[in-house]
Amino acid sequence: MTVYVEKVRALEIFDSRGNPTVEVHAYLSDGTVAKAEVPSGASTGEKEAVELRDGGKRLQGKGVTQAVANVNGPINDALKGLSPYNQAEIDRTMIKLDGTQNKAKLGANAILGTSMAIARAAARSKDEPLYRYLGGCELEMPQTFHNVINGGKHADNGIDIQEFMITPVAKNSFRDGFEKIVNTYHALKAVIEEAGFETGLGDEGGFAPNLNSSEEALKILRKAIIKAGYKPGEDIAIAFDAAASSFYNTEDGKYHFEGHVWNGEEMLKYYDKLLKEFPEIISCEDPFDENDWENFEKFTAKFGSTHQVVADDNVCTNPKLVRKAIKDKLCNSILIKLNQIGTITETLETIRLARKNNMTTMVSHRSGETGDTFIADFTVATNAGQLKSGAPARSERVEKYNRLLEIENQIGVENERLNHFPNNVDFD
Ligand code: 2PG
Ligand code: MG
Repeated sequence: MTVYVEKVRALEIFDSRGNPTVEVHAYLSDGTVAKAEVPSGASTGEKEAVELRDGGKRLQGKGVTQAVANVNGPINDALKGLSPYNQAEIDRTMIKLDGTQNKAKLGANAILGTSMAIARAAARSKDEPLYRYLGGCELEMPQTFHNVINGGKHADNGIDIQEFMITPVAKNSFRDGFEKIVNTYHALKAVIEEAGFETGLGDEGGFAPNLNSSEEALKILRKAIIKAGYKPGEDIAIAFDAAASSFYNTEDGKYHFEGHVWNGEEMLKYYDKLLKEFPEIISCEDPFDENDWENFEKFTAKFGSTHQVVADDNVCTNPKLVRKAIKDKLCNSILIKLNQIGTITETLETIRLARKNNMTTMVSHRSGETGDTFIADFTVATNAGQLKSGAPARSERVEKYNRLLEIENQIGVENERLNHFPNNVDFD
């Protein structure tokens, strides 16, 4: 029986910040139905594919009814009858139909939702879990990065670095590493309380204490790691995403950072001091503005042999920009966000390119998320090696980690490594 795409249908739903987003249902001719939900960022790169929003008065202009109509109309008409198993054909058909460089006509939200929903339906129709359908037999559980102190655009406090993440270094399995993260997260809450600050949460489930500096945040984090019984840098390491575009002023060309006004060189000096003071930091994302490639390159030249330097806002998961980043030695790691580029096929190309050029990859959630766990399967399937999906709190974040626990468990069952994974349950 030849299976084909019968129809795709979309719906306006809401994300974890209460903003409208797109949900797409894919219907196959064999009766399979699957859905996908699209996330949305706050610190978006200028070169990201276009997230189509309605404008006007309704829902602060953030409605996505046009994107929904694009799925139900032209996208549906173009994909009807195609094989759901040929993801490249599905994606290329939508790219061609859109016809723009940045998916401005149909919307990357409309296109990505459809791309993901069809992949999931294809996996379901083959009776395979999504990670196996997309990844085959060669599968790797990722190292995970958990944003536990939120600043920048994700919180209303005095911290300008957007994300302070913890990552388990020493671990026997994903489960073991995640337990260490959970223990540290709870210790962090106690440390913040003891220091007399509020323990309200930011957009990605991390705490958002009203501290005045990133150094204070790092000191508190170090304290929490120790309080939880771990060695900073050995058991649990730290990573940050400065999201520096959010404190760069394009008018004066300076970084307005935590009460200072710095040029690129001064900013670099600050990072140098910070990395010396906190040797447990192993990974640095977006230390400079998305258009300040010169200082970004200097950062990589200085720290790239000892630290992971991740490029997000300046390359936007875009294969063309990643090629340029490789040529310019901009970074040694690429952040991977499906909705920055808008299709599974192009995202796979970006990962392949990075890997071929000895760069690491880190798949990422967006600050506005849904309950969709697609990125957990996608990270395992692509052997991306790393995933950041926020704190071990708020279900739109934890769902992704819970899905990783399921996947690890499933792979464990399949590999008959039952002793290593003591709590096996067979999920379907
Ligand atoms: C980032 C992301 C995710 P946003 O900058 O890496 O943490 O934030 O989704 O707001 O772009
Ligand atoms: Mg980022």
